[in-house]
Amino acid sequence: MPSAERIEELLELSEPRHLPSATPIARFEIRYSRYLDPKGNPVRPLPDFARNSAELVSLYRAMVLARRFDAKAVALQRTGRLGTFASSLGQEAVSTGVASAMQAEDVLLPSFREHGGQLLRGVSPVELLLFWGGDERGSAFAEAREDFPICVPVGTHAPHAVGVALAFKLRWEKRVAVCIFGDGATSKGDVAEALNVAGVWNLPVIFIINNNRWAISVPVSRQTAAETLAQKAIAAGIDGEQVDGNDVIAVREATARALAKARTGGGPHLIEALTYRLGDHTTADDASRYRSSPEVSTHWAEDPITRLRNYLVAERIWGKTDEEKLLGEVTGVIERAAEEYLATPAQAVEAMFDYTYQTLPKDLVEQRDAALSAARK
Ligand SMILES: Cc1ncc(C[n+]2csc(CCOP(=O)(O)OP(=O)(O)O)c2C)c(N)n1
Ligand SMILES: [Mg+2]
Repeated sequence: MPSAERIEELLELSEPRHLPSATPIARFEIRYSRYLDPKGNPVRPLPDFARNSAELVSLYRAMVLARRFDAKAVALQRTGRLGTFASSLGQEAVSTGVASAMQAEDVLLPSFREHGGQLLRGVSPVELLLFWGGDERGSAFAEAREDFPICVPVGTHAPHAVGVALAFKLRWEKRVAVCIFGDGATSKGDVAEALNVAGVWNLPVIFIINNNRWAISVPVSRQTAAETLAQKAIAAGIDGEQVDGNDVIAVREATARALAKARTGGGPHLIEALTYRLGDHTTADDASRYRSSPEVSTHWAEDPITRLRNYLVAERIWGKTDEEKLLGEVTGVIERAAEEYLATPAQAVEAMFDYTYQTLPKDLVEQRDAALSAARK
């Protein structure tokens, strides 16, 4: 314990945090945007694309498809026919809005809750089921060939997105890398480093924070003392903003703006999409152990699918027959995909060793041999 005099001395030495005479040299703000309120009522004039009812219906279909996919995948996992699965229940507007704004030649680097966007970009539901079933062939997309596979390690794909964007820049290609990660990932060094270097090199990359308020059992309030996650852009010298992530129109509009800027040399952008994870973290989790059911119910009232449907119905773009027809069509797509997935013969046992290294390290060679001989027994 320092002496009383020493404490006095130290207090004198320490300056007040904000000197009255100091001049502010930089000011920042984070903007938030939303077009539809939770009930589906417009709160401001909608962007141009939203005046096209076919566009809105395709966004709606994409979100309904994602939800059907989730329900089927969870059912397959619960009956022992799929591995651990991460549902996007309640978060469909984020990746749907993002992917719908992208051009085919852009590159999506998803985390593990972005199947809505992946399906929209041409990844097939069979491929996604194969992936979650532990089959490497699920990541060899027939379409969207240059999109990255699902990234389960938290945030490690953010530096990859920077690499992709650097390649675009060096080749003078007008393409943009779009990287989506969760709120938890923003605490990772990978993400901070990616944001930083993207800013320094002025790269065509967009970072989307899928802020579903939880990282397994850790709420955002324990993830950071910052008021928003979007402001993490400020330290990197890049633009950051927040959108209502359950308003697909807001997500798409912000992404489209960021893409147009990045494509024309305007540099990177960070969008924090505020949403909520209505389900468990994965099929291996029980969220009722760490969050209350009133909290979850509150967020059900913000459901992105109901919100857009309410708007479509109010505008007389959508009705009961359309809904029934869509549900029938989407259920058919997902059921057929599940059948095809279940009918796919399992991969050879050595496959799990064969796609990571060009030359297998010695210990893995031994494991591969052991797996092969076990399979022969
Ligand atoms: C590098 C790494 N550390 C830990 C994990 C285990 N893990 C899986 S998901 C997750 C939380 C992720 O939270 P967030 O980034 O908010 O994404 P969300 O799951 O909410 O979509 C953790 C810690 C992991 N997959 N990768
Ligand atoms: Mg999260």
